Amino acid sequence: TYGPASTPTHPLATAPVSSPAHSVDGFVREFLHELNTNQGVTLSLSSVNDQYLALASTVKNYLMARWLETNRKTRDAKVKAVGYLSAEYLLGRQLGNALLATDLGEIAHKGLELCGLDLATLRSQEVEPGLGNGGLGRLAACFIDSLATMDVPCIGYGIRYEYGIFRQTFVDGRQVEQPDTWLSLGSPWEFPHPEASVQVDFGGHTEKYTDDDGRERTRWVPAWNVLGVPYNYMVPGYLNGRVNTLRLWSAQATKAFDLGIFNAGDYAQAVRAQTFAENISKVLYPEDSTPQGKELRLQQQYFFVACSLRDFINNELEEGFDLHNLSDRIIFQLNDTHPVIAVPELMRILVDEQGFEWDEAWEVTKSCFAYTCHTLLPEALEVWSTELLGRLLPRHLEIIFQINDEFLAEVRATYPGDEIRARRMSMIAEHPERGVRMAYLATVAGTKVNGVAALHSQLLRDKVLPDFSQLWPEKFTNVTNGVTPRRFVKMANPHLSDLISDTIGNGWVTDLERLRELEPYADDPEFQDKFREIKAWNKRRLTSLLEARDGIVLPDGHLLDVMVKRLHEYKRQSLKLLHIISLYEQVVSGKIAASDLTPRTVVFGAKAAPGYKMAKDTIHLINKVAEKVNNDPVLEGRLKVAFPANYNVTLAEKLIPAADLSEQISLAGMEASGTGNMKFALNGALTIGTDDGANVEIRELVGDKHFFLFGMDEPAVAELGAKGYNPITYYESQPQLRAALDMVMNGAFSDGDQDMFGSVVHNLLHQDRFMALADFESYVAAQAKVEEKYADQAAWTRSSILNVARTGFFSSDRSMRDYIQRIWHTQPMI
Ligand code: GLG
Repeated sequence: TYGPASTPTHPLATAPVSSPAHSVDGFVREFLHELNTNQGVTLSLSSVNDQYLALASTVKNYLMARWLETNRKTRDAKVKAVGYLSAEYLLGRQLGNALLATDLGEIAHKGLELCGLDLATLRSQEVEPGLGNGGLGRLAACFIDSLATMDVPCIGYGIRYEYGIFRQTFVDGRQVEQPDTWLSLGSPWEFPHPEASVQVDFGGHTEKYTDDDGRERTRWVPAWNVLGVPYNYMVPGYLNGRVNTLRLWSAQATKAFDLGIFNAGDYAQAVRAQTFAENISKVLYPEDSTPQGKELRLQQQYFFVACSLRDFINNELEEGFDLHNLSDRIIFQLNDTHPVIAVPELMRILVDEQGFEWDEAWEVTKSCFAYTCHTLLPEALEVWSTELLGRLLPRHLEIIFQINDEFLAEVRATYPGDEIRARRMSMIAEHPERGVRMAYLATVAGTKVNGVAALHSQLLRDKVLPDFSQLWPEKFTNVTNGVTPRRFVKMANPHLSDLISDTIGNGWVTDLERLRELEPYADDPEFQDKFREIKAWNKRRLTSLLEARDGIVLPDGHLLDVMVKRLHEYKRQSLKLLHIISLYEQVVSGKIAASDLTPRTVVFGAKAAPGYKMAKDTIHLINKVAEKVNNDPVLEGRLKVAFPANYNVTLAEKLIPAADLSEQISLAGMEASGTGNMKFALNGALTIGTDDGANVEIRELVGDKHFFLFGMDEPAVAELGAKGYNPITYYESQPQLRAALDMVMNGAFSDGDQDMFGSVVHNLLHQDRFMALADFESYVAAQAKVEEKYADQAAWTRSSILNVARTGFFSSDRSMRDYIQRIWHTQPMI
């Protein structure tokens, strides 16, 4: 039960919660109080970790009143909320963002100084929660930031992984994974609520029975269960007083589970059972865009989705809401197929537990979900074997079969006699094994289906789900991704933010299209100077970070060329690498003089999925090329390759603002959107990129003159694929390409060992699924244009300013407005 047992009489008991005073004094008092009462230490005996934890509590205290008020207001207003269901949230560090949202940056800085402490040092003590792999998880984090800032009620649901994305280290140039122990030094940002735990069932069988009204019903008799413990996190809006909630679930053994075994006298077995249960939220699967179909992964998916639905629905029932009108209260957004098992789960709750008729339940279910697809790669679309699904969730499999039967009846009625089509559209795949196509289930159940950039949504309609888009054209829509300007401009690039605010006011932080007002300054030499100085400052900041973090020294005055993203063949890190090798080869073979090169530092950041051999080999090769190039005196001061390990959000915040050139070089039609591309452009980097994902829209907005386009477009890729692609012909006909590949083959980067990178070269020459060789020539030509432009600093800076001014469209606030208007139909609270 909640609330006091009797009516409170003390006036304070019902007074609104208050915040500490928004002043240096108020802050210092609060901070010291937290240090004493929370950490149990005095300032003089406190460790940096104590100080960081006390600082986090202090800032939380400033957010607390807003959070409580938000929850009260939202509950009272009985409005429709967004339930964002995502297996990943790549949040990044919390402290900086919380300081920004509360406008406490200056106050904290001064207050800590008075205590003899340095804010930056305390900030770097925070270990970021890396509860995501890459773009998809970071997008979820940007979206919840925007919704809070826009005053839209939203609850984010996900998993509190005990270990997030692995920590990457390099040993002899090879990736080695270490566990990410992000919770080990304390976790000040979370609020566990064990009393609100929910039970999640698994396994067993189903049985038919007749209920008291004589109706034929089905019930699930599960074999085992676990507890889901909710951990709440604050999601503060920017300076607007709203704090939404992110609720992540952690798995624990249920009492009943181990009691039985305890009673049987097997203590060790009981402890094992507990470990088994806790395994469910133990670790984030590190595959990005390539699901592995593992049983534990399906357990994770069902676990968090079952907890989340149970949580929301219990609240509704407590408040007396009629579940027939559930869609007036919530829209669940399915972030990719990971949470799609929520669809049969809601059906099960309504039919088996709440006694709904099937058709009634389906009407409700269909109106409560919408689905976002984040990929085009066929291997990234999840298909769960019916054997596994039936074993783990027998009732859900039955429900899926029934949904499918009814759906196929509809297809057959619409296309009489077209049995081939019906089979194509079935949610149940028959090959290579019987499995449930989760994307089809999501498409059938969702009110809307969206891709994440214009090109991607088009290809989704035309190539991935053509039958479905023909059947329900109005179901399909596009929402181009966006990124939060709070974290990725205001926080990450403070001097640029000040320059922008001094020039056009600070409305841009929540209305990013206003960056357009910077356009007239693109030609202003004074503004250009300031802009360049800021870039130089950001580079110095990066240099000192990399020196301390990785022992990497970045040379002064180089073009900073950055490629940071997951290591994946489709993203084509190997194409970038071939360009570097080719420059090197031309110098060492005397075709060009080192002094002809534009001084350039290439920075890579990339994690490879631990089981993805080609990706890991590519990382190894990048490191070996770096070693060679960086140590060859012939290239001194001309070309440098840096590959700091463990690229994450924290590093991104320093790297992106320093970059001159952003590498977005995936094979056209493969990168659904990209969001790094947006962050770079917003921070004034120029893009070299293919016509892929959101690059298309970036180029349209900034203009051809301010974007380095190269490579085949999607139709050309499709045509070449259809004609038969033979990479070796490019090797044979392009001497520069051949020389670069030969150099690798001859062991130039492996101390003469000709086998070390044999598989990488062999793959490029004989398979090259993502056509790196076909785009090489055009890529090199575009890089020459980069150098030409960089030689004219005024022209470069002008383009750079125009990139900032013209990419306000890519704010995640705009994405959220699109979702609200086209998909969710929810309202802001004011
Ligand atoms: C995907 C895609 C990216 C996309 C991101 C967010 O690969 O292109 O920007 O989602 O929609 N798996 C991903 O990270």
